[in-house]
Amino acid sequence: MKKSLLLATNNPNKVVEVKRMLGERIEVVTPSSYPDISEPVEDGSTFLENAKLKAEHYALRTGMPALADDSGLVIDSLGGAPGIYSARYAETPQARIDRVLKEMSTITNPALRSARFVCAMALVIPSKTDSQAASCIAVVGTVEGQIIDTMRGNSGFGYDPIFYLPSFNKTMAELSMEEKNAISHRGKALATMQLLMYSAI
Ligand code: ITT
Repeated sequence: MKKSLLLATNNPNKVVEVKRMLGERIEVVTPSSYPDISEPVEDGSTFLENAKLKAEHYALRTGMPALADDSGLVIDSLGGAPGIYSARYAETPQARIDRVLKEMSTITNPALRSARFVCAMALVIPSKTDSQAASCIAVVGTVEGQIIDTMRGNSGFGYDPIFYLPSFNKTMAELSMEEKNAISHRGKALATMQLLMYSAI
């Protein structure tokens, strides 16, 4: 029988990327199938804490194994911002990019524009009996790059158009989804998670 997994995210871009990587082996369900379940409050202070609380929120309410991703852009010259606040750095994706570019406008040396995408992924498997605790597997993936001062490319989402990968001479938004998944923070986290999760779900 095909295994099922609840992908504990309300970000449709994450759903597309993760589904593409999981392929046909697993049936993926999203929170849209559970309209009565409220969205989790992301009040953790690290990517890992937020990933675990999102996965736990849905696993405990649906009884399904739930996989959550908490991710974001960490910019060294901004002291790690936007970090765990990446989705909340401004109202819209374009306004978030504009804010980052404005905050970095005085930094012209590319070496000082270093950044990384971080993805913490947590799988929570609810207990089958009341006496058993839920189990959790958590992994982290990162990809290093630089913030460029103009937007390039139309693929991907979020901060991808300003995240430059020197080894490709492209931004993340200039990569195909297959290319992005092969090197991205999310792709790396999911590759590790896949090594660990099949026997657990
Ligand atoms: P869920 O919490 O429902 O999963 P979200 O979009 O709010 O959706 P996060 O709290 O993990 O998710 O915030 C992630 C933000 O970080 C995302 O909205 C983007 O702004 C940015 N981000 C994460 N991964 C990215 C990627 O692959 N490319 C570009 N930006 C990314």
